[in-house]
Amino acid sequence: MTMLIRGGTLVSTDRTFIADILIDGGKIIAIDESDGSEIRNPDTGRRRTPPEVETIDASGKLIFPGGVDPHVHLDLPMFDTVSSDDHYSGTKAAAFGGTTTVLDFVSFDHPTLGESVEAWHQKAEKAAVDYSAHMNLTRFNEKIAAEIPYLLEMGISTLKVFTAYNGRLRLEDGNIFKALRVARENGMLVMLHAENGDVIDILVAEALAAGHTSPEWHAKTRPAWGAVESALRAFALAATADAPLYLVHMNTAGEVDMLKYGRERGLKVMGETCPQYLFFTEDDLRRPDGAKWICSPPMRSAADNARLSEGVADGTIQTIGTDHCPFFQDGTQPILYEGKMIAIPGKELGKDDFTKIPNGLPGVEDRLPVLWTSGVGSGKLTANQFVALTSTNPARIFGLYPRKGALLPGSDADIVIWDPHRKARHGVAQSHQRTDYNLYEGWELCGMPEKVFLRGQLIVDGDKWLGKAGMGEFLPRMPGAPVL
Ligand code: DUC
Ligand code: ZN
Ligand code: ZN
Repeated sequence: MTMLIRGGTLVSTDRTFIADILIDGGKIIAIDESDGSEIRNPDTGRRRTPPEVETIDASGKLIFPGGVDPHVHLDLPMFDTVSSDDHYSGTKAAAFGGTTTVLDFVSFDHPTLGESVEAWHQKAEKAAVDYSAHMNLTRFNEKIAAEIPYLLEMGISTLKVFTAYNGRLRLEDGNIFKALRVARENGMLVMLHAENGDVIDILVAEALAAGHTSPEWHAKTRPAWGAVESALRAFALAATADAPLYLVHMNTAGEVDMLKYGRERGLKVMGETCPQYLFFTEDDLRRPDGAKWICSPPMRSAADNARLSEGVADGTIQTIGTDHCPFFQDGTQPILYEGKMIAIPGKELGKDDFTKIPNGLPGVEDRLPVLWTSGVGSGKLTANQFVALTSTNPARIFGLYPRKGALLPGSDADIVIWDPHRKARHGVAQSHQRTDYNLYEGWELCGMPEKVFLRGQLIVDGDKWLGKAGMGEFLPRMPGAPVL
């Protein structure tokens, strides 16, 4: 079906301009910047005017490419429970927040990488927006190394490694170095979770032995210096392997300093932060409901928030993802979700022991509205930077551009019509994330999606959900994506 979005103000990474967008077959087929009253038929070159096509008036509204969240965890088993958004509920929430592509993670919990990817596909196929995944490389030997290039045949071009979670997810430095070399040879990108696993294990054991069980000890036992040193350590490994490296969920000022240091020396290093690390601190963990803020890496200080915001604004940091991995605050109390009562064990599991609190937060839906209000609304970011950080840069870094992250002829018609003046008090009652709390409860937001299209199909219209489970497509990704 052909459709025309007329008179909106398009925002790309470097331009803001009024244009009409012609959509057909799920793709953008023309962008017309003339006077907004006519549009050329791309086949005949002749001008054609509505009502030949279904027309949506977007005058006075902004138009963004659909958001790309480079970092979500859907249906992730953790401790004795599972993250409370699955691939349907999490992607529905994403859509309500203006995000039409999510990148999840494949757990390496089958004998081979290939079998792990297959198992993930079974869970992910109910996604309501487009999706792909990074491979968690949490074991390593020569056989696994030899299998890595075959991930590309499955459309997976990124590997996540960890310097923490000893005995579970962590790779030794030598294996990270080898993985970086395999990645470089195959045009793949390695992503790093930077914390110091050895130090964490010692501090956790000491804290528990001393009877410290409250949520703030989660942060106290995962020191910021661990993130700083392991980021620099991995940058050094990447430099030696001549490989690109992407630092996920940056939460400390020191990581911003290390990223700047590496980039100034020509290393192929990039970074991501998440909204929660811009606004919240260890003080939030000391609240009576502090478990809500438990995630890894943890919240830090106001100075860290400020340095991260500075790194976002000055281009040291390339993307803003969410690390969306929600759990109920109180999973003994059901909530109403799509007409059914649902309860999933959550943060209450750790009420007597911070090490048993499931790690993770909701955020996939909040990302764009919260960042728009706090970043663009306050003048710290331009609308163009906002689009770069939340859509175009992740699409480019993860091999999805220009299919995603762009408003260009040939791109998927993933389009957000954004009302920069719409105000709302945000909170769990407004949210579609399948959990019982929202981190931004009571925040006054200004600017949010009005309509969201996935490949030309209207899936969110104001408060109405028009999407459905399974309409998301898996996005195979190509090797050789650029380093920004
Ligand atoms: N951190 C979390 O808090 N949850 C899921 C995975 C991660 O890295
Ligand atoms: Zn991580
Ligand atoms: Zn994560």
